[in-house]
Amino acid sequence: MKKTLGSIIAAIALLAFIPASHAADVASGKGTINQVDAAGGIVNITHEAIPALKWPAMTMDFKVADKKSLSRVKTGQAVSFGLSKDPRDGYVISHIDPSK
Ligand SMILES: [Cu+2]
Repeated sequence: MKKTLGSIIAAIALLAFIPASHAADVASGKGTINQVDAAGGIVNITHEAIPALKWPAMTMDFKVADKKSLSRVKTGQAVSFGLSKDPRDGYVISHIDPSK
């Protein structure tokens, strides 16, 4: 009984470390930030082509899944981002980070 409980706790702990925000990514991209609307959860990016979506390079607004992710980036910065598909909002940024 004790051992089983320990296994269950270990399994739950393991699941917690799988980054849920990356699980449903359908594409990733790179680009440069033109504008950040942290309150609105929108970021304008001039991005490179995204072959997975057959998108050419362009400048566009993206919604972010989590507004807090915009605290890590700023205007003029080169970034890498992941996109997931939201049933209501279409392609939204699931994660965004300064390019290394
Ligand atoms: Cu685009």
